[in-house]
Amino acid sequence: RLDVVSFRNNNGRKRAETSKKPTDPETVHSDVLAKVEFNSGGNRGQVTALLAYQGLAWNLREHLMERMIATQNLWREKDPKFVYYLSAEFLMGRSLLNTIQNLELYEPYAQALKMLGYNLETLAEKERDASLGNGGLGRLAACFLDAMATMNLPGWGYGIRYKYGMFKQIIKDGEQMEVPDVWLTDGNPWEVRRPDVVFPVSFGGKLKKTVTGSHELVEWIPDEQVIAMAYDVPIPGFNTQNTGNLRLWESLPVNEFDLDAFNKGDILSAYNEKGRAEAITSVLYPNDSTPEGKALRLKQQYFFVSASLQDVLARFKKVHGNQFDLLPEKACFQLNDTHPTIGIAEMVHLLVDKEGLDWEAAWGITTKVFAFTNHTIMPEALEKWPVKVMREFLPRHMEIIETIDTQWQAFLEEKLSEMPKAEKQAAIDRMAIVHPNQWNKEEMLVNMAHLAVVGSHTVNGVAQIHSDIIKSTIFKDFHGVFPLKFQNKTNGVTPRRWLVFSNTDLATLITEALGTQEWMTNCKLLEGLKPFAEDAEFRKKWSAVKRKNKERLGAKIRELTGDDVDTSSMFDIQIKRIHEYKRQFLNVLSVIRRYNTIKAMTPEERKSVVPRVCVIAGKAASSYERAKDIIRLVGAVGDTINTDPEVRDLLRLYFLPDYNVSLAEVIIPAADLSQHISTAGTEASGTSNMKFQMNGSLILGTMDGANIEIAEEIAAIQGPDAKVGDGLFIFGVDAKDVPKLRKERKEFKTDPRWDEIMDMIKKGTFGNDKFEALVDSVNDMTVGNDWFLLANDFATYLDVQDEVDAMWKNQDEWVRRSILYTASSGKFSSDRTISQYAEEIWDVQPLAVA
Ligand code: B1N
Repeated sequence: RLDVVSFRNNNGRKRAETSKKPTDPETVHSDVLAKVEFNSGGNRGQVTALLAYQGLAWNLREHLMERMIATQNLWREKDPKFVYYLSAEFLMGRSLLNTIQNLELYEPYAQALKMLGYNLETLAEKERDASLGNGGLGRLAACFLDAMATMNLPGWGYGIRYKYGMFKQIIKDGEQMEVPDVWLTDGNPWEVRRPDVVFPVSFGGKLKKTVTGSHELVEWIPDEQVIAMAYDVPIPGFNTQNTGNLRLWESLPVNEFDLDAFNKGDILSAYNEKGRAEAITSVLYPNDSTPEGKALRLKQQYFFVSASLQDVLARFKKVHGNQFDLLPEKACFQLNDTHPTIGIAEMVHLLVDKEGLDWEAAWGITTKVFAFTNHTIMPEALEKWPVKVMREFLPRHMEIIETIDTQWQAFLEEKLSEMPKAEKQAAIDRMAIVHPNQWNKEEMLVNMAHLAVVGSHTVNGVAQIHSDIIKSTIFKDFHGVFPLKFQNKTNGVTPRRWLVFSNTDLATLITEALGTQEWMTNCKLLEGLKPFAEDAEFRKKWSAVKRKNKERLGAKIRELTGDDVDTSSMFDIQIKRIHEYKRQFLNVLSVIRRYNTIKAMTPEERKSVVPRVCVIAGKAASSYERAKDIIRLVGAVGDTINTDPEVRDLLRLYFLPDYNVSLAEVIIPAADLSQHISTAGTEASGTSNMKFQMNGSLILGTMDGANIEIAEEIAAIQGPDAKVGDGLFIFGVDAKDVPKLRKERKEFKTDPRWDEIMDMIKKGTFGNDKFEALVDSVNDMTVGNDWFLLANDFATYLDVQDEVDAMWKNQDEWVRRSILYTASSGKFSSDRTISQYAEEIWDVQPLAVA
């Protein structure tokens, strides 16, 4: 049997050895014991699981550091162009197994642990997830770092070391409760504190201007200063020595402690400065796809971006002195949504005020080094900061933004000079960076997306449909002015974490079939699985792997809910942030419909029902009441169904608490069916859809985001006769019809089954738990207005659910499709995405440690 060992040992190929650290099991074992004793002060005779985990992590960290230093040394010597991925979020998850497997050290480390009396997988669960992100956007950044390291691209991530990451979700009496994510209490062996890498970051104060001749010198005299200290998180590449770096900043006070205040007896204010400084990086704002207009959020953004740019410029100056015109050949900055966009003003500030460049030179350089990715089209989701707030905290930057805006509008005057005057002015107003609040004309706002588009050389969306939509909606005017600025970069996910490591049995089977593990870094090779879809023996093995993964999820469900589930049932999964546009509510409605149908059947009729275990998981933003209602409804409906003796063998519904990266790693490989049912035109891309496809889970979805491209790939592998949508379960209205349907929603005649279900919910079939507001949001046109068109898509959704059942009864065909899904998933590797960014936006080339 060609098993896990073969790929974990790199198919017998010799690992490129730069390591001075031995990796045989005996040495690892004794080194881990030494770490337990000397690093943790533990007792060799009593190595608890936590100590064993820490000992192992400290041992691995030395490998990582050695490789990271080798990588950085090479890069310093060769001075290639670098990409800096600026992101307020990096959703990394756990590191232990990812590190061991990327370093191809699984076997010796598993053995060394056995000597200590531990199983590697069990021990790995001791690690707390690094949840420094909300959802897709943060996890995308993490997948990109993995791909960059694996492809030997010179690049770093830059972000914030939140003391508390994404909150832990607890469900109490059916309601979501948020508990702080205290993830650092046991220490974090995966980061290296860098007290030698510190930069001041300032806020507030006023400007002092001195005019000499035609030159105006602006000095910013801030009234608040904090220190940014770096923490480096090494990012191992797979099958390479290269190790990248994620540099996260922590905010510290300039003066730890006010001894004066203390001596005067004012003990509490002695800590004031410390508290204020540390607040900046203390907590991640838990909003996905919506902005948080809090001043502290602006401070977070400026804080990490300023430290990052100062850091990059300091390194640049060591090599190139003041030759800043070389900067665009050596560095580029990718803005992960608008969150780091203040960096555009900061770059101008640093170049003009600190380095003495003139405005034109500074602006020229700035627009050559920034590129911007947009991740959402909901207009209300675009960040806009009140000028008042911006001026209070960043007076110099506000002024810089105003100058940029003035010059931009002058440029437009010229560029649009052919247009009739009124029309031209309207266009300029629409494209202004600083403009009035549409709800309150008194208030002026800085539109961060407009600043990002104007200050970047490239703007991209994250799936083809999304990139097309931004050109015709939120950035329509800009696209008219700069048609060539706009690109598409369809998202991708790392096949290492999301297939190879989280579904090792499937990876082993694939390697056995393809006769090589090259597919792990060249995912297009997965196409080689196509003929195996027709091989009954192979399909049997494929199903056996799925069944084993379902057992693992079954055990998790038991652990979380106390219930046993039948793993021969269809596992039907929807996991993502809870949001009205993602329509978890629609999913629940179809589960209720299924419940009603089963209840109405005779025992004989029930024999033909396809048993399903439905799972929903995800967090709701703390202040998002409608999303919290949906969570309550899932729980309430689940309680009714799961305890109904007539139904519970045929249907279950579970809400699994505290969805995070680690839970996803257990759920995704176990899915038979996954749901991606956002209203067409609302989900920019989605990325879990790609993970499910890789793991051979069939997709039930709308023609939205990356679902469309997934459908195209699945059609392509079936041959020239297949149409887009063949092999998936697609339903729902077209994105182009949505605006019209929204207007006509009032007149829409709802399906009788819809009305019946709404009545059930209202009259308390699932408990009298105040579901009125939720029900009204999709029915009462004076309250909500069913903005996401659940009613319009309800009937076709039920129809396609019937198709799912029919297909499940033909297991040969189901499994055949499952194999074809994996076979056609190569496009959605983040390696593909990153090579496109590298070639088409960054102009960065690989540079590998020999
Ligand atoms: O980014 C993902 C996409 O796959 C998803 O479709 C998209 O919804 C997601 C403000 C966001 N868009 N916007 C955010 C996150 C945090 C925040 O504070 C907005 N996340 C997305 C990756 O492209």
